[in-house]
Parts: sequence; C-alpha cells; structure tokens
Amino acid sequence: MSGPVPQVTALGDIYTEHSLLEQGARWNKLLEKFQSIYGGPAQFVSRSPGRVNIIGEHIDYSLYSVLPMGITPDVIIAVSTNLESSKEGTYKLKLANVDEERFPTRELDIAYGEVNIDATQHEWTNYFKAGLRGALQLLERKYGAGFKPKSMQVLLDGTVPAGGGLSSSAAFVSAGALSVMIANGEKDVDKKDLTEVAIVSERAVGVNSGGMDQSASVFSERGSALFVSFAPTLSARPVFFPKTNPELIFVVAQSFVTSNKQVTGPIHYNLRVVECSMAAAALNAKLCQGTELPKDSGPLGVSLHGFHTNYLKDSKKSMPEQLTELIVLTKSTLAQEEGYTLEEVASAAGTSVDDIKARFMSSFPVRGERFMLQQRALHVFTEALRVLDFLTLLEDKSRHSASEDTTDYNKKLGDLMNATQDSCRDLYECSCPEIDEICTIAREAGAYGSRLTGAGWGGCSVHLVPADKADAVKKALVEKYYSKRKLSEADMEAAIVVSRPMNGSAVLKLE
Ligand code: NG1
Ligand code: MG
Repeated sequence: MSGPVPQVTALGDIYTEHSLLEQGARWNKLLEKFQSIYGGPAQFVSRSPGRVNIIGEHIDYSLYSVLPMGITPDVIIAVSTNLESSKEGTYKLKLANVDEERFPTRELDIAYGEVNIDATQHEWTNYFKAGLRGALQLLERKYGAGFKPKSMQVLLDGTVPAGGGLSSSAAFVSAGALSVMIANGEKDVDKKDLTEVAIVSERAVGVNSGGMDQSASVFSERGSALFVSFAPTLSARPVFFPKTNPELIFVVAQSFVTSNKQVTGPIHYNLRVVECSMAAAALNAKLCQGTELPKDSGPLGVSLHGFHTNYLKDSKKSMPEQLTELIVLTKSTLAQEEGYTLEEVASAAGTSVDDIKARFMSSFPVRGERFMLQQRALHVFTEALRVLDFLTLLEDKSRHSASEDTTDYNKKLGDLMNATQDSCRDLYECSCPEIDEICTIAREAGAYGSRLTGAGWGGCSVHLVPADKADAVKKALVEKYYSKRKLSEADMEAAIVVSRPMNGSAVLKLE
C-alpha cells in the first residue's frame, strides 16, 4: 500500500466536511501570515497529522504490528524557496511558528553536508532540523554527496498538543521532512521513504522511537485504521471498521499529565526499549543456544520479534499459537519476577556487563537498578496477540451485514482494549493514577474499552464508546475528572475529542 504522498489542490481532499470550515480558516491565516512575515507568497504547504493508537502499545520497537489511525489535528508547514544565502557554502533557513511566543523565530545558515542537532537542548526547531537531516540524507543518496539544498522560508502551525500522547513529534518531523523534499524539487515523494526518513530522524532528537507514529502520520486513510507491520520490512494497510449496532466511535481524552520523553527517557521510554532488547538477548541465549540474536531494524539493532523468528523459524504454528507458546516460555525462562540486576542480565544473556552496556546502554542514557525482563517481554507478547485478535474481529466478514444488535461483538473489542490497559499498568508500568482514573470513569459511564494511548506515564487515553453513550462519557469525565483540576478554558475545550480516522501526509500546491 505504498505510492506517492498525494499532492492536492483542495482542502476537501485532506479533511472531511466536519472540519473543513475551521481548517480552511486556519490555513488562510497561515498563508496570510506567511505573506506578511516574508513579503511574498508560500509556494506549497506540507501537512502531516497526529495519531491515536487504537491497540498495540509499546510493541512497535519490538517490531510487532500495531493498529493506529490518523486524526484531524496536524502540523502544516507553508514554504517558499524564494531566497538566497549570503554566505558562501551555506544555505539559509528561516523558521517561524504561528505561535511565536512559545516557539520563537530562528534564522540559521547551514553549511552544505552538515545539520547539527543538539538533542540536549529542548528547542522546537530541532524537530524541523531532524526532518531536514533525514530528508537530505535521502536526497544525497539519490543525487550524490555534492547535493546543494535550497534555502527555505518556513511558517509552521501545529494543532497536535505537545507531550499529549497524540504524536505531535511524528507529525512535525514527517511534515518537515516532506517539506524539505518538495522544496528541493522532488515530485513524487514515496510514502515508505518518507516514513523511514521520519523514523530515523526522530531518533536524532533523543528518543529511541519505534515506527508506529510516523507510519500512521504518513500512511493513514480517511475512514480506516491502519495495520502497520515492521518486519521483515515496513508495510501498512487500511482496515475498515465494520458497521455495528450500536455504532462505535472513539473518544480521546487528555489527562493533562505531561510526560516529556526528552526528560524522563532514562527512566521511562528509553529504559523500556533497553529492557525489551535485554529480554530478547536473554531469551535468545537461553532458548536458541549457539545462534546469535539476528540484527534487525529495532532501535538498538535487535528486538523481541528478532528472537521470536530465530527461535520459531521452522514452526508450522499460526502466529497467535506462536505468541501463546512464547508467553508460556517467558514465564519459565525469565523467571525472576523481582527483576534482574545488570550483572544478572549479562549472565542471562551469556555475556559481560561491558558488552551489555556497549550494546544497549550507550546510545541514550538510562537509569535502572533492576531490569524487569519477564514483565516487559510478557507485555509485548500478550499485546502482539491482542492486536491480532482485534484485527481478526474487525475483519470477521460474518459481521458486516449487521442490522441486529452487536453489543456482544462491541464488548469483545472493548475487552481487548481493557486488557491492554491492565497490561500497561501492571506489566509495563507505563500508566499513571490519573489515566487509570479516567479509564474507570469512562467505563462506568458506558465505554466498552478504555486505555492509555501513546507512550503513557500521562498523556492521552482512548475509549471505544457506543455513539449513543458518547455524551454520557464526556459528561462523566468533565464532572469527575476535569472539573477537579484547574484548567484554562482552552485546555477544557481541547480535553476531549471525538475522533474520526483521517488522511495522512499530503502536499497542497499553491502555484
Ligand atoms: P508517543 O509518546 O505518543 O510519541 C511513543 C513512540 C511510539 C510507540 C509509543 C508506545 C515516539 C516518537 N513514539 O509514542 O513509537 O512506541 O510510544 O506504543 O517515540
Ligand atoms: Mg512523540
């Protein structure tokens, strides 16, 4: 399901009628502001959305398939290449944001062949530079190392809340990389190329990220969820929601607990990536004696999926049966429920502490006394299984004619999401009390399934709700959660969104 990123001439090709009016006003404002800042018109606008993950949490970097969908909030970037650099051997970037108070304007002269990013600085333009660097690497591979990038005037507007679990970063990096490719004359930007560029680029900003967000941001299609697989290579296909009775919708609710991966990475996100890689190494050493853990595209070069395919390469069992087997084996093979010290990890993986440090703990700082290998691996294998179960339910053809009541079916989908939340809370320890509370409130008010979405430790939650209970769920959340916090009017307004699956990346040509 690859192909070029669509180049469109009307906003109706990007948004549905629900949001067209509002988006039209926003795009006009962007283009007018561009004209007033730079004294000339923009040549094109690139766009990439945020996403909500329906199911498949914290398994993308272990290279198991996930099921996210694109949403309406997005990053739009207006661009003109109508300027010259005054300094020999450099090109110029003028980077402005519609929200200039939070994101001050920057002017950069960048020497050909180098884009320096200081990931220790929390600086908004890093995300643009990350996309720039990735896009230029791709262009250099294509046109040779002497490739001279165009100077760019840029004005950006983002509506995906930062640190809110809806993947503002992937939207930013994908839209940024896309804008650089178009500015440098690329006509048809391949979706898969763009996604891969965005995945690698985002790692330059200091996060060991998987590939779900960038895939969802680039590939999503209106009206469908996206089944994204990472092994043996990246692929994505749309999965339509069957008709149900009562009709199902997704309610997305913020917790307003902010978890910033750049800051908490060493004890949260990046540590989980490390724990999963360590678990893969230990399982492989114990169960695949004599064979190396194969190198793959996991952020640290190996993954639980890599161990899985190494161990079960000749298995005739179905994927769900294989995962079930691995769940049983994990409990007996990684039996230390109290976790593993670094020495114990090394011993389980049949290697030295120095080797473990060099392979898994040198690219980003992590802090941990005990590494919870059993719990993390169990979460990954059970969650990978839940994604397949969810997909099987969605694609169950016998369901599609339904005019009869489908409450039981709806509940099965919800139960899987609830099981994900339990596993995130207990095995992966990536929930937080506020998200747990939101899930309880929503379920009591009629949601079939409620869980955190995105990295967790705060951020966002997603709820599968019968359409006729959407108002009741919203009301309960406002009364029992939001009204108890001191929220600004704007936050209150953005707290809950009823989300429709929306298109991914696109370019609007203006000339
Ligand atoms: P968020 O926190 O929403 O950006 C992160 C990762 C995903 C995935 C989820 C957990 C990045 C850019 N994104 O999402 O790849 O691992 O957590 O499922 O790091
Ligand atoms: Mg992110």
